[in-house]
Amino acid sequence: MNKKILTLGLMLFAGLGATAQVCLVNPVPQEVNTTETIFDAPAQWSINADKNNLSGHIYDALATASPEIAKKSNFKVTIGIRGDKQVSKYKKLIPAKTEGYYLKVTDKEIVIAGNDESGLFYGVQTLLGMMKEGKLEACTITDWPDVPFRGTVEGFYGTPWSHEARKSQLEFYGRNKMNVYIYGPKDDPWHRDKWREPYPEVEANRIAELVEVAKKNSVNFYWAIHPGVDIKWNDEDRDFLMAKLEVMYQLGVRSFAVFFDDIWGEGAKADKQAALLNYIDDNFVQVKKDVAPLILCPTEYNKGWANEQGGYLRTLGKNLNKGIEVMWTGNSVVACIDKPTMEWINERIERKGYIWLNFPVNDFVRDHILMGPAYGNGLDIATDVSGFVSNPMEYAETSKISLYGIADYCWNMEAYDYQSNWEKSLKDILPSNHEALRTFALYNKDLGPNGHGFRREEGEELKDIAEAALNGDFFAVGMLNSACYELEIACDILLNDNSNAPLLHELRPWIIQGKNLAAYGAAVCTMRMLSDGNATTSKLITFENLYQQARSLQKQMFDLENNKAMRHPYQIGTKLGTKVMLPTLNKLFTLATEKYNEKKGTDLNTTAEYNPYKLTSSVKQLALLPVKLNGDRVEIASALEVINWQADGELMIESETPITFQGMDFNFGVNGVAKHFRLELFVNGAWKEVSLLHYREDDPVIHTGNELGGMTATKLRITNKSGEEQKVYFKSFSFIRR
Ligand code: 14T
Repeated sequence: MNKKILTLGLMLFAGLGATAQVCLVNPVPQEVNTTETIFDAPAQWSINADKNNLSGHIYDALATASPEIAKKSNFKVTIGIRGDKQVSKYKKLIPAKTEGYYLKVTDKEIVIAGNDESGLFYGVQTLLGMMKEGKLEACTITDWPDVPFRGTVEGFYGTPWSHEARKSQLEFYGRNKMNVYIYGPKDDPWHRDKWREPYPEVEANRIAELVEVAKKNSVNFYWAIHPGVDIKWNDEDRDFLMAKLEVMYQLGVRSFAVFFDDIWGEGAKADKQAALLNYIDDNFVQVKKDVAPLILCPTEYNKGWANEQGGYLRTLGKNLNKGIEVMWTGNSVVACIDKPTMEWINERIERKGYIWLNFPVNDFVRDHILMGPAYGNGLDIATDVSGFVSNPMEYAETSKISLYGIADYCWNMEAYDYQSNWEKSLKDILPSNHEALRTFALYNKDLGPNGHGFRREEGEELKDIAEAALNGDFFAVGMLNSACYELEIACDILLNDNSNAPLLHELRPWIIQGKNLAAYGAAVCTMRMLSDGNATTSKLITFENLYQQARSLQKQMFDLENNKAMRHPYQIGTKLGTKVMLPTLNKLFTLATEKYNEKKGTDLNTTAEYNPYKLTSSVKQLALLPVKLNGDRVEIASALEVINWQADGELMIESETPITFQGMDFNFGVNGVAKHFRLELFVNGAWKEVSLLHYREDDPVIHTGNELGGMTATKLRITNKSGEEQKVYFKSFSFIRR
């Protein structure tokens, strides 16, 4: 075991070794011939191109390279598109594939020949990627994408990306050969709620600018409209929609999508949706001639929600004009995509599905930030999908870690190696301190338990150490301690890194929490070291003092999670290391404390989880229910059985600090029982009653009177005042803190 850990450590320190320059390129090119001869890039070069035919953005991209562009130079860069006379010599070497290119690098010249304009742009990107460290590698590359449409859909709930973030994304897509950006943030009012209205001037100008930046980066800017919330299937609404598309067209948009996700009722009808899309296709897309094929996001966008009897998907498949793309998230809302997934959907929609991958989006696990690799999608589905886009996090810069992988996966699927891609991505996103970023990212991969059941690997590298440490191996406790020390170092380095401000801004709450976690780990590991022997290293470093420190850090972590000033808007908490590190430390805390209690005859509390809410109850079946905090909602877990609530039986919740109430409701599963219960809050040393009512006779949910809002108290209790036993279900019980 110890040996295994050591070899693991040595392997990590050895790193990945020196990499040839082509290895720096993302995505991994399809065909590379190289002698691995590496040389310094020239100080200047001259460009041989058909200036009249060459799009400005390709020249601009080339101009960002370090060699100066000179009129005359010994080092020549020849660039062109199939058919240009400059590259006619290479005609046979250019792959006859959309967006493909041929690249030749020698120590005297470079040739880039694109099959089309995008191909040439991508050839230039490969050259720039190879030159990241100022060096070139003699080679020839023949390259093309596997998936025709690759990119992202800004389709999450939460704070939409900023204008700056979007521009930075588009440049990132250009560098990494992604060609799609679908604009559809759920919380952009003019995308969804006010879909009929044109954008105000400032927002309109921004979109026009994004279209330009997209063009420069060979990205198709899709603008998505989300009319399903309240659309009426009449001519008036259809014309509103057409008018909005026209306004967007005038802003420069040439690619459009229509989303019908997360709606119900009238808007969710397949035949109506298909008729509308066909109408747009016939009267807008086909008429304009310079507009890309439409994309539809259906209401039944995953297998779990597909109602076979209703025939929704088959209706779309049959009715929709052939060129229209249909999006699909897989077997569930959040899922990895494989061959059977594609076979199932493609047969129904009578075309290749356009994948909307709900990763690394975190709008359903807002206390976690996701910095892990993109893995788990089949490497054999290139020919089964028409497009593949990722729905990222509202944290645009951090999302680039996973997107770097999506770009590689979509371009060269069979060769996709998620681990090496991930290592490369960290260097790309924070070259100055990629090791620190890597160490920190190790603890920010999994999503924690979530409604979609989607989990990620995290802490695999710690598992053996953790197990050994819990089995009394002190060397392993030392290793765990070093891992915590590394996390602390990483967090401190990152906090002082100014090279990627947006990244550090996004990560900040998690980095601060990472420092708490690291300090907690160090305290717990030392507690375990001291819990067996009598070794006291100083007057301060005693078991009981470290116990106090660990307790303090448990509380600090809790407080930081619940401190609004330390979170982003919409963020509900700040968790990391939840898969292996934190649970291991908590177990080690309990173990060390138990050992110490045994030896010293003390009675220190061994439960590791800090919780400021204490539940007590004279109703036996309620006494042991856990109290949880979920954002600002304090919840008692529901009981699964019938509760026999005796006369005068009470349930009390005490808080360490005063709570200001925003609202409260509970569901005892029985209509009309509000009148049997008394709710009281403990305010300024006295119990105060709060009235209870049902909004409707046939609704078991119990609400409180208006007097509750704004009241501040440390305890609340609810008592059966009916004088007889009440049989109720304890379905839900929660209140919201202000
Ligand atoms: F359009 C879809 F493909 C889609 O995924 N829609 C939303 C998306 O905007 C969101 O970011 C994503 C992840 O939370 O899931 C979809 O939203 C949901 C999914 C649910 F299962 C919203 C509520 C749900 F209950």
